[in-house]
This record gives sequence, structure tokens and C-alpha cells, in this order.
Amino acid sequence: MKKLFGLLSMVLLITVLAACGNSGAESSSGEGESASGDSGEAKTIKAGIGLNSDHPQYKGLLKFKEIVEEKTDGAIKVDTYHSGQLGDDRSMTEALQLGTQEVVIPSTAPLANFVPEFSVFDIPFLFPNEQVADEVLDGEVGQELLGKLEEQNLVGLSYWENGFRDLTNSERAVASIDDFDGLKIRTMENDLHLDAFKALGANPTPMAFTELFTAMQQGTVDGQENPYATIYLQKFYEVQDHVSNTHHIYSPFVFLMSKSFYDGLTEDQQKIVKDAAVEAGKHERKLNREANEKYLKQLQEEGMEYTEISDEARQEMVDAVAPVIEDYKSKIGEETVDKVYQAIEDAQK
Ligand code: TK8
Repeated sequence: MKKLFGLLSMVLLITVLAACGNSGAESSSGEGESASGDSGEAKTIKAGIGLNSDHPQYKGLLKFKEIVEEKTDGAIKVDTYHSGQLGDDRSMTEALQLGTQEVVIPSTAPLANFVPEFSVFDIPFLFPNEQVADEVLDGEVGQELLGKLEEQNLVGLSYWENGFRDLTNSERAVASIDDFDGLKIRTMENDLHLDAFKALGANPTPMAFTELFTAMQQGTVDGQENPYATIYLQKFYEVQDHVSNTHHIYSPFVFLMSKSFYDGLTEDQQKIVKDAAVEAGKHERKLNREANEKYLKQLQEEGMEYTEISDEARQEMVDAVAPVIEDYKSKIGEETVDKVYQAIEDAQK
């Protein structure tokens, strides 16, 4: 009896295993592949940003969600988190490396802690305008730099726009280099930014964006620098009195995906997320430029005092940071720096 039972259960087991084996074969062979291109289970992208839901960056992320969910018939779902709910640029980038999060869109400045060459985009007074920045970032040099992220278990899908950064503070109007003297300025976590502000005479301190508002509120820092859209939409006018158009750095965002997640996608899906990140990025840039134009006026309506920096005063600042830039060429990589300067020249021809 036992022998018979054993035999029967063996036959049963083999039948079950055969049934399971069959489904695996299906997906690996591609037969019966659904839009998801795998077991049909929906994949979820957890996408986080540091800025709030009013910011063009979040509008861009919603655009990415819309495109991906539509083009994959829901086989890929995108859950979006704003206002640093999942952490700051740096901690979220680490989460991508660990595979506990799928998407983040940090500024290039903190990203340079992972790939030092990205500091090239944080060289002060590098880009003359947004159009030249687009051409360089979307061009050969920018794309080549995205490729370097793979070594860090990250996939760079496209560049979005943070924008030209302008100084705010609660102490005094800043019209020239002398006015920086001793100002406690929060910078992003990037050594080039720190050394540039030291060269301007300020007293800079690196800090995650998620801590910035409280630090200004409590007077831990006197000021900070960000594009007008961020200054307005994050309500910095509630804790800052002065804004100057220093326009000292053009900050790109990089749309990052976790490499382990990306590698788990089918080729079709990889193309869909790549194209969506590019298309949503163009949408974000457009919204961001409209916002930056609009919000300087509203900052003044909210009571901030605006100071226009003269060309002479800006040239003084350019001269003051020049030795720092020279020093960073080797740290960033001469070849990368030369290529970017060449691309900027070519973009203006
Ligand atoms: C938001 C940051 C922010 C940046 C900064 O996560 O840290 O000041 O300009 O936009 O990326």
C-alpha cells in the first residue's frame, strides 16, 4: 500500500512540476508574452523627489507616471512621493543603489559624491543660458556622463532642470562681493559649492534640502541659494528678506533609476521608461522656465527685497571663484572639463 501511495504521489508531484515548468518556459521563450513582457505581475516604481507637489519637478514626475502607465497598459505602476517623504537627494540615491527605491531626480551637486565628474555642471558661471545648457546636457558630453552612473548601480535616463541659482538671506541686501562677508550660507552637499562660497567671503555649510527651511527659521543659517521657483513654491519668503539675481550656477536635475530595477525590465519597457523620462523632462523644463520668470515678481509681492547684480559686480564674483575652478579641474577630470567647455563654445556658434 505504502509503495502504491508513494508511487501515486510521485506521479502527482511530477505532473505538478511539469505544469509549473511550462509557465516559466512561456515567459522566457516570449510566447504569450503580455504587454508587461513577464509574469504579468505589475511592477511598481517608487519615485521620490525633495521638492513639494507645487513644483514643476513634481508636475514632470506626474507626466512620467502618466506616460509609463499608459504605454505599458498598467504593467508598470508609478507611485510618486514629494517633499522629501522618502528622504533627501543623497539618501534616496543610496536607496536606488540598494534597490529599495526605483526613481529619484536629484540635483547634479549631491550626485558628484557618487560620480565626481558630475561636478563639472556645478562650475560657477559655466552656462550662459538655458538653451546652451540643454544642448550640452542632451548632447554627446551630457549623455556620456550619464553612462558613468552605471558603475554606481544607477541608470541616468535624462536631464531635467532645476535652474539658475540665486542668493537669498535674512541679513542684508547683497549687491557685490563685499556683501557676502561672513554670511552663513547653506549649500548643497558639494565641495565645489563650498569652496566657491568661501572664495566669495561667505561662511558656507553643506546641508540636505530637507533640513533647509528649519535651519533658516531657527537662524542656523542666514541664507541659501536656489532658483526663484523653488524659493517661492517652498515659501522661503516666510524666513528670508533679501534676494539677489546672482545667477551663479545653473543646476541640472538627473532622472535616475535603480540599475537592478532597470535591468529587470524587458527591452520594450526599458525603451518606454527612457522615452518617458526624456519627454517628461522636456515638459518639466518648459514649466520650470515659465515658473522662474513668474515667481521673482511674486517674491517681491510677498515682501522680499530684490537686488539687481551689476555686470561689474558679477565679474568680480567670476574673478574671485576662478582659482577655485582651476583647482577643481583635476579633481573633476581635465578631459571632462575641456569637453564641456568645448561643447558650450560649439553650442553658441
Ligand atoms: C531638492 C533639491 C533642491 C536643490 C537643493 O531635493 O538642494 O538646494 O536645489 O532642488 O534637489
